[in-house]
Amino acid sequence: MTESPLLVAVEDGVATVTLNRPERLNAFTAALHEELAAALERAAGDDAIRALLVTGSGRGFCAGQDLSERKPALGETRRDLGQGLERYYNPLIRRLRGLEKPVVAAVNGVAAGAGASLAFACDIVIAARSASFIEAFSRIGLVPDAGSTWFLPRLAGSARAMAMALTGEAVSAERAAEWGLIWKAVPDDALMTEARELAERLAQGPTRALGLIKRALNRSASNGLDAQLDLERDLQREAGLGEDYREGVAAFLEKRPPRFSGR
Ligand code: T3D
Repeated sequence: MTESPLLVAVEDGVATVTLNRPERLNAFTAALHEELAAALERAAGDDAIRALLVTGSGRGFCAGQDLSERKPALGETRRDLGQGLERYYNPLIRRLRGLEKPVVAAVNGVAAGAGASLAFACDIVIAARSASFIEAFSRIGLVPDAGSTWFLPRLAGSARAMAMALTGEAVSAERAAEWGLIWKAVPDDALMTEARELAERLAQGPTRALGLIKRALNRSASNGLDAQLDLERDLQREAGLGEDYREGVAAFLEKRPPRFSGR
């Protein structure tokens, strides 16, 4: 029996989603995309899931598109790669960014091509010190995709983004943290414990408010200050009507830890 290209386990409010093609450094196939899309749909609609943890099995996080699926490109037929982006990669990135629940990436090894984009699309990225990020696209004559040309300059600044994209050089996890591409780099053997603890902590948080925080920060990338102030007003109004706000204030005044329901 062939193993599923994606493993999903839900525990303590956290859906752990593991890309599971270790022999190909978890490169994306159509089947992996389909399963990942289904897992993200489920996470969006299931109130029992209050945070996501995305990681890879084996020594890689994700090596981007599985190039063995692109072998026909070596023949006469020219493939329209825009179709694959439209069908798989763009919806994936939109689903991750639009999911109003926190998504933690535990980058356990190399994240290359769209695998790096996948990591950058997650909300908080923790990487093992031995991991690296590679904008591998130019190495094979392609353009960074799956959001990389949007994420890179915003996270690391345009000089670093341009050099990463043009050279395709690997950037170590520690340098990625120094540049602000990711939240932090940790010793390899601490990665999963740290990432899981963080995801569990977030899963016990005020889920609705965390979703609104995500929406506010995502919108800030295209909003001016006036529009952002208006958005903050609207989102704060919504958060202030939530049960978790009442609980947060009550817990503070009673000097006890809050018990957030996510509503
Ligand atoms: O096509 C479209 O739809 C457009 C969208 C494109 C999105 C993209 O992501 S384009 C970029 C695609 N990805 C790459 O170009 C990266 C290719 N991989 C590498 O350059 C290297 O594997 C790494 C730098 C990531 C890691 O190097 P290393 O030396 O640690 O590992 P390795 O030996 O190269 O890889 C281990 C195995 O995984 C190896 O198989 P083998 O020889 O043991 O049978 C290798 O072929 C396989 N593998 C790694 N990446 C891919 C892959 N197989 C298929 N596709 C891959 N992307």
